[in-house]
Amino acid sequence: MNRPAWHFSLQRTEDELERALQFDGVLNDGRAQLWEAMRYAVLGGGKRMRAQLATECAYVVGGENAAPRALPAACAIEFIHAYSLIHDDLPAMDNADLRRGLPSTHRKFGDALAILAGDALLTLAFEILCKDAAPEEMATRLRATQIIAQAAGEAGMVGGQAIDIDWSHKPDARIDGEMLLAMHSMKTGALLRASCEAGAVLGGGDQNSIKALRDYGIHLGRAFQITDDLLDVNGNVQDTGKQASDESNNKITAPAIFGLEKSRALACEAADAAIASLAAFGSSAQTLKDLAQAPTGMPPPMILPKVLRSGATPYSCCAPPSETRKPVITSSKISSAPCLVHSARRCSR
Ligand code: GRG
Repeated sequence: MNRPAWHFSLQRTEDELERALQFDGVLNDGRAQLWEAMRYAVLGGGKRMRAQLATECAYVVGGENAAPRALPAACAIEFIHAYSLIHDDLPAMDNADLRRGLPSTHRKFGDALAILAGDALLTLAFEILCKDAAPEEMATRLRATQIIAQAAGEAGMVGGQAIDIDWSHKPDARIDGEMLLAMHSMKTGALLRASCEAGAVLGGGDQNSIKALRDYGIHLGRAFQITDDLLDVNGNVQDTGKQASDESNNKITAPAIFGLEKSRALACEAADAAIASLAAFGSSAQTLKDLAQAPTGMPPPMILPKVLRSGATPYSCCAPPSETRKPVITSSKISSAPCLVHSARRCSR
């Protein structure tokens, strides 16, 4: 029997993030502002995709009772993600004024406090991962911690960022598609993959299920980053909550290497591969399938050149993914637009 798509309450995740960022004492020193900056960076929006991946993967392997067991990983990864965005927006990196439709953390609190807020969120993430674990949970918590630490550090997100920045300083560097996709898989893919893998581990999945969800996360990460690169070219600040910055920061992107059309095709292929990885889970993985269709909150086929957005006849229409996530900013133009699928390539559904 088909069971309906299920998803762990985003409100529950939000409450847990709020609880973890609650300071109960009275602070009369610089830490008061530090907490304010940490709360601002985490609680001021975000689709909570990584948290949702963790709780959904726990659900897929262990059912509804297993999903809350992934909450420590869900919160930890959202904290690590928030820290990476704070640091990425700094003048020394992307120099971005806007994030999630609001002034970026350093624009609101200054560079020094923004750096410290990022540092404190990164360490708080690991405190949460270890906190209040029942003795029988210790082994899975430890394994999830290792997965997340590895994905966040030099072998994953930080390493990918270092490669990306290095390339941006070398305009003559010869970067091919394979190198770009490998860098993506570290910079943004690793944390998305770790969300899935850690969720599956905490949910009590067996080796096969954990591997399948890890593969799903790898493909989803690719679809996500290519779509994000396309949004940087074709999106606008109302849709994305941030200003396009890849070109001004000399960033090498998928459209720059592959062109727009091939980038869209690659994003669709990656989304299809992510969905194929879920074959063993049947309809219990429906929410994960929906997430793969809209990896950044908008499905890859929506990322069209401005000319098509501005009213050209759609090639084809397909059903939008079911609503599982709140977009940060919903542009009525985008959310009500038909799903335009390029004639040459259609995401299978
Ligand atoms: C600074 C250590 C360090 C690492 C930075 C991930 C990263 C590495 C930087 C982020 C750069 C960036 C904006 C990449 C595009 C992909 C991305 C992470 C977009 C934001 O993720 P969403 O859309 O954000 O999930 P929300 O706001 O919904 O949480």
